[in-house]
Parts: sequence; C-alpha cells; structure tokens
Amino acid sequence: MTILHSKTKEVIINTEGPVIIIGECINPTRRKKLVSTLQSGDFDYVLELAKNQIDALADILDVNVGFPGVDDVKLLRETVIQLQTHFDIPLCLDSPNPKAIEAALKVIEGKCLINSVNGEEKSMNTLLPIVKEYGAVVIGLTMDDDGITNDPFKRLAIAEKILNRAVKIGINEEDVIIDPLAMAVSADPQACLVTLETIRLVHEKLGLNITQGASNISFGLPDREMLNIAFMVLAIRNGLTCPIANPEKITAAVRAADLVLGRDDFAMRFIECSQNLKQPHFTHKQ
Ligand code: THG
Repeated sequence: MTILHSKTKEVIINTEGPVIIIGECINPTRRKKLVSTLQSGDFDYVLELAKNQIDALADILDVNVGFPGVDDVKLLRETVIQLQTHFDIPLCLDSPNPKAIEAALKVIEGKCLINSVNGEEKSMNTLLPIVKEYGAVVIGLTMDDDGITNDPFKRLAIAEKILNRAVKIGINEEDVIIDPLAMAVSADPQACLVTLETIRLVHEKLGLNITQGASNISFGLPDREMLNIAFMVLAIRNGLTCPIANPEKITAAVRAADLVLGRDDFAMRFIECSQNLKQPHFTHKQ
C-alpha cells in the first residue's frame, strides 16, 4: 500500500486495487502550447489541463514540463506552486533532470511521486538519496545500463535491484512503484505481451504497486483510444494499479474493470463515473 498526499487530501494506492489514475495531460508532447504559455509566465492553460483531468476523476496529476531549450529547474517548480495554489491533489514530478525534481520537492506540500529512477547506477545513486531526504515515493523504470530488455524475468530482476537499493538507503518498500515499460506495439508485435508478463511477475514476486504510461503502446496507430483500453484492462487484471493515462479517455474503462473484478461494492465508483460523464463539461467536448 502506497500513500500519497497533497495539502489535505490522501490518496491510497493499494496493490489489490481499485485502480488509481495519474493524469498524463500536463506534458508538452503534442502540446506545444503548454511550453509557450508556461515560458511567457501564463499558467491559465496548465491550470485548465489540471481542472479537466480532475473533473474526469484523475487521482494524481503527472507534471512534465520538459522540452528542448526549456529551463525545467525553474519551470517545474513554478508549475508545482501554481497547481498547489489552485488544486488539492497529489502530484507526480515527471522529469529526467534530478535538479528540476529537487527544486520542485522543496516547494511540494505533502508526499508526492517522483517519476522516475531506473536501474542505471548513475540514476539510482543520484535520485534515491533525494527520494529518501524528501520522504517521497519513487517510480522505478525496469531498464538499466544495458538498456531495455524484452525478457520479462530480466525486467523483474531490474525492479528487484531498484527495490533493494531503495530499501538499503532507508526508503520504505511500499514507497517504490514499478514501471514495467509499455512500448509501442506498432514497432514490435510482442511489446504488449512482454509488458503484461512483467506486470504479472512484479505483482506476484514483489507485491509492489505498478504504473505505466498507458498511451505509449498506441503510438503510430489509428483508434488509439480503443487500443489503450484493451491493453489497460488486461494490465489491470495482471496487477497494474496506477496507470499514467488521459483520464478523460480512460476512467470509464478503468472503473468498469474494477467493477468486473469485484473491487467496487454496489458499483458505487462505476456509477459515479457514469454520472460524471453526463456532466455538461464532457458533452461540450470533442
Ligand atoms: N512511464 C512513466 N512516465 C511517463 C511515461 C511512461 N511519462 C510520460 C509518458 N510515458 C506518459 N505520458 C504521456 C503523455 C501524453 C501522451 C502519452 C503519454 C499522449 N498524448 C496525446 C498524443 O500524443 O496524441 C495527446 C492528446 C491526448 O490527450 O489524447 O499520447 O511510460 N513512468
């Protein structure tokens, strides 16, 4: 069980579900407007992205403002301050730059997620002490100095290596969340199967919470939403507990899967979502 919190709100990620959604939309991939507005000190757009995701029942918001030529040490910190001023929801700091992560951690209220460390020596040595110092939760990517393997057992071994290293420096086991790496199925027909098997192994052998960038698998293909939903549901069955996804497109499927898996007494969460989708906010959207 992993516990995160914002100023006053607590989010519990349980390894047996229900599934917690980390909203992916604060990310400049395909959203150039995000970088240009942030760089000119205009936070309206990022706040709109946050609100739309919260309305769509996101539990946590991923915050990625990295872009070539951007000073994300300054920008990540400023964005976090703005988000915390307007919303009470735990954040997931998404940056490959440990300096940006640390600057943002200094202003974080509560216990946040750090996205991410991987099994490379350099990554573990730099980031894990920061995770420990600020009492954060960390996502561990199952890749290391040898790159990305297609062998689920090797991905499990990397997850174990990251977990052991984290525990060794005093981080609680449950404050490590594993990312089995979801890759584009257009590039490799076996890609999703490898991820699904890694999820099953990590869930069974390590009993940790599991995340993944759920929209990654559909890059380069039509009907992405349908593909993302198919993969999401199978991954949940195998032990995925906190996907990084677009809540406006995935929450309904996630809540349906939880209900089918017996994790939603009296279908309360499913019905909440279904009613939510009928709100004017959604019917006016594309
Ligand atoms: N693992 C971890 N963190 C991650 C990823 C991961 N962070 C980044 C990424 N992968 C997850 N985030 C995104 C964000 C946006 C998209 C995909 C993954 C995306 N966006 C739409 C597009 O490009 O078409 C934009 C429009 C929309 O919202 O539909 O696909 O794997 N730990």
